[in-house]
Amino acid sequence: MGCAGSKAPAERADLRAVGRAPVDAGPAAAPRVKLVLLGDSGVGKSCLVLRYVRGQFDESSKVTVGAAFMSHSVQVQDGTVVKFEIWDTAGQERYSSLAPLYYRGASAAAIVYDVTNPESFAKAKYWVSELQKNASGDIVIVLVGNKTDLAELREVSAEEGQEYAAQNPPMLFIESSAKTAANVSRIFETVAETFCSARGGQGAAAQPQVVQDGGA
Ligand SMILES: Nc1nc2c(ncn2[C@@H]2O[C@H](COP(=O)(O)OP(=O)(O)OP(=O)(O)O)[C@@H](O)[C@H]2O)c(=O)[nH]1
Ligand SMILES: [Mg+2]
Repeated sequence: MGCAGSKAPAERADLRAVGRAPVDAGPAAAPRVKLVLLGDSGVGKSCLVLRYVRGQFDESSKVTVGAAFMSHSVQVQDGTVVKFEIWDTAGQERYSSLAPLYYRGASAAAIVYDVTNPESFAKAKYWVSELQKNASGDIVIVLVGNKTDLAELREVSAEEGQEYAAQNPPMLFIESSAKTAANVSRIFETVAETFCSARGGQGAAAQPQVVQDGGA
């Protein structure tokens, strides 16, 4: 038996505007995980999604306006295929009031910061507290320190990120680089395993994991 997904909404295409994804499959469809990406503007949220879904990197990625939607499927250890419905939110301050439209009802959140930018780490902590106050109590949260390829410019250590995640269990922590692809797939795979594990899937990871830099 695989893991159970989110409940399928009855409506279709016009749901994008309110942070819910269109339904494109019937009852036998893969479990769906609505995942929202949150974090300061410029930390690399859109690039992480682009890397994960299309295997590409955009050096001149443009700021996101409102939010963008993509879906992608991943197979977890027990063979279950989980379909991610990914909402990539806009990090610019002017869009912050829209965020609840996307994180409400989400099964998972990736809160992203830039390891070269301490202000973005502070903003990530803000999003953690927002989710702790307002999101579903069983939301899977992964804290992502992105841009590890910029090692010489790093200002937030892996230990700081890991320590903060450990202070807010069961938060996951992963460092990544959308540019080199390091750990990008692991962000989503770890969330999928944790999601399935929490919902009684067989063979899924028993405990939340902490994954540091290295590996794609
Ligand atoms: N060196 C490096 N640059 C990155 C990485 N990820 C993203 N970037 C660059 O950072 C800039 C911003 O990336 P985006 O993905 O557009 O940032 P965002 O978080 O989506 O920003 P908003 O849409 O404004 O919220 C772009 O110039 C990217 O090329 C990374 O892992 N390493
Ligand atoms: Mg973006």
